[in-house]
Amino acid sequence: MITRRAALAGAAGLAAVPVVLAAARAGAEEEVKDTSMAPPADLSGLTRIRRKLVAPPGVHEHEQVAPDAPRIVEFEMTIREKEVQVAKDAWLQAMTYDGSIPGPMMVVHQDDYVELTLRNHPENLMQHNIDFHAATGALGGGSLTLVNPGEQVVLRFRATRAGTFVYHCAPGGPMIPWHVVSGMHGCIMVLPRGGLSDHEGRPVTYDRLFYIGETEFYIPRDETGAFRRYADPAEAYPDTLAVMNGLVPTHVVFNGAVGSLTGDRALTARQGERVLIVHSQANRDTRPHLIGGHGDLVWEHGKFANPPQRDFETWFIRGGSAGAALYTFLQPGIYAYVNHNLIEAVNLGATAHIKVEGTWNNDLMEQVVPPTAFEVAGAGKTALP
Ligand SMILES: [Cu+2]
Repeated sequence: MITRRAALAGAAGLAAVPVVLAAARAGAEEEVKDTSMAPPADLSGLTRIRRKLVAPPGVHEHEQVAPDAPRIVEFEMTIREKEVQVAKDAWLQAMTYDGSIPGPMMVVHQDDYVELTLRNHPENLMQHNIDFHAATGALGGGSLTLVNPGEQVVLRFRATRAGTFVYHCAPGGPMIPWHVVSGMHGCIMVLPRGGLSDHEGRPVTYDRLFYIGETEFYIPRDETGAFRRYADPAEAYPDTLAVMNGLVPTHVVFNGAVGSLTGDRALTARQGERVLIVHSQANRDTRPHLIGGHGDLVWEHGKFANPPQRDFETWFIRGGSAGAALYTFLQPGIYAYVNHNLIEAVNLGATAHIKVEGTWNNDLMEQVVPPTAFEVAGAGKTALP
């Protein structure tokens, strides 16, 4: 008997074949599925540290300047498939790293070793893996980490390049985009060992760090226009694929749902604090903008070996990348942080709020005359010339 789980695993496997074979022919090499052909790396001299991941927009405890020599930094993540409410009237058969969309952000320093234990929860239906854009070889670790429900795998890679990098699920063929737009993406920040530097190479630190992961969803509708709700991902797949292939998202959201970072869930900061906002989008281009603020220092590509650019009004995050922007809040109030395709921000969901406490500065902005009725010369509409 073919169970739904086996069918899905098979679909993923079959779907992967053409891509993998094409890649193998091009390079006259097989896809690397294990690494036992080479001697193990000797890392006996390195110390280990275990970091407990936290859900975005938070980020686990970390140092900005590396305290000593490169270390092995251990992380654990469990993949969970579950239904998530993504708007008042819309539900998604989501696939998640550790239960959140996006998955948790990891922070290490350049030349540290990232050692991830990745578990596929036994109640899941599908195979999953992880492709780290920060890693070298084996499809970013994707071909070494494909796990069935109930399996776990341990992957270690050296973080050789400093910057913010996307990670995402990539189990092969059409499973890849589906898993990504179902929520399986996140970010790792590889800090330079000495911490961040400004445009002149001077050290710069942040007081707060927010991780915002943007996702676009493609949720099918029924004949009446209402969003359809499904029993599991397998049931949702055919309809979802049809919407995905139209390339018109039904929702564009920060951190997994419309309103996940607004109102009571707004981010908070204090006047004068330097806030680093890391923004990832694993599938589609976006353009973050802080309304009433700026990007003082912006690593638009998110790669810290390049000097940051200054004073941006809006920055561009390429689909499949993560960027970072540092801003010192100068005025109190509520700031909207949006995807400045304003249709996506306002109508489809891509808005966050940052509540800043402090004292208003009239030198930066003052309402010289409040709204007041003014005298209109003559009556009726003025004829245009
Ligand atoms: Cu997956």
